[in-house]
Amino acid sequence: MNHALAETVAGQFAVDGPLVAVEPFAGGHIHDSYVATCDSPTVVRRFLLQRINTAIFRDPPRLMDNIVRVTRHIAARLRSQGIADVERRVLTVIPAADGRPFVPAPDGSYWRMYRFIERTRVHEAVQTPAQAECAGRAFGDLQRLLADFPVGELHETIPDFHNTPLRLAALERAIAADVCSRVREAQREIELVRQHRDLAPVLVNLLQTGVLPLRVVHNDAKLSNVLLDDGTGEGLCVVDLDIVMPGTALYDFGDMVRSMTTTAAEDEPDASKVALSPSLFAALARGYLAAASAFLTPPEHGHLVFAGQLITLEQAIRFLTDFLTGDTYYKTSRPNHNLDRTRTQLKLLADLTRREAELSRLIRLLAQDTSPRSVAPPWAT
Ligand code: GN1
Ligand code: MG
Repeated sequence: MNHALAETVAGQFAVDGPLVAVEPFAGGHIHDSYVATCDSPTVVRRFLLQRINTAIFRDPPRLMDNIVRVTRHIAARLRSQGIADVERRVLTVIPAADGRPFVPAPDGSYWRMYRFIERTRVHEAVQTPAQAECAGRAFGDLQRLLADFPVGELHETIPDFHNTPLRLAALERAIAADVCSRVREAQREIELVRQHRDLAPVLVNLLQTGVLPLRVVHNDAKLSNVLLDDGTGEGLCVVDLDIVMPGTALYDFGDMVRSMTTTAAEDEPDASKVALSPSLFAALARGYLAAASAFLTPPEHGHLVFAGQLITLEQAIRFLTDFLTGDTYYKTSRPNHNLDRTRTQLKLLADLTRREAELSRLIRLLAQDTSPRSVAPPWAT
């Protein structure tokens, strides 16, 4: 974190008054975030200032071009539905004084600013079925709002992001190179990943053969990327739009299963505390399907449970690869942090596999309820 630089850069965005404070803001594994407070003539406003991680996002202007297009599209759709508080339901990009949606700093870093959405909450781990249902609904609505977004206009911010076979190949290379001599310590986890290797190509193949439709999806649909309204708990605004790209809706549902079906944190050091909760799964699926079942095709419906297994495996592969290569991708704050994360994912994967039949039954029951009433968002009825 470079606080002094953050203060200098904050002043280069087009906010309507003097900035009175810039404070570090925790959250996310990728970028550095700050909250900037502006004392405008009428009201004190806050903004989220982020230093974009350029090791991961190598072309910030293209990244921001995507985000500007996507947020404008969502805002236009919400307005056409007659929704009043649009600026609380979609991120607003604050332009720089020169009109660009980012500020390049002299040290080569790139910064962006959003309006801060007040009176909301973010949870790293799910606590109640209501949270899972509200977040599921929010990601389903996002997919629905992006259904007519022109796919060709999006830059691929991280190519092959959910290409699980390539993720697996990267892991095998990391095992072979063993640059940090950590393979010994991760023997059990490596073995477990290899036992599930047959899952890896399934969704990529179904996309390539056209069985699954290509849609614009979020691609990082975890609980902490939804702002929940403080008062109502509703999933108000989906954030972290960095990898909104073409993919399958199942990537998002899979990520939701990964992040919202156990109350344990993603980095819980004691993996035995990770336990799949069918009631959280049912709530999540109910929320998601209320928005999505109207547009999902039978092959998409048929792979919802599988997607949870696949994305959980993929995340285990990614954490394990980062552990073996020296913790260069995800932010870590303790030794073995990425190994702990790998273990939570593998424990959840074991539960998802063992209870597959039960979860599929739940999906079949929920999918039957596709009444039009359940398709309209709750605030529009
Ligand atoms: C990262 O940016 P953040 O913390 O929301 C990662 C996701 C992972 C997630 C795991 C661009 O998301 O893919 O699923 O961590 N984002 C990127 O918590 O790699
Ligand atoms: Mg995030």
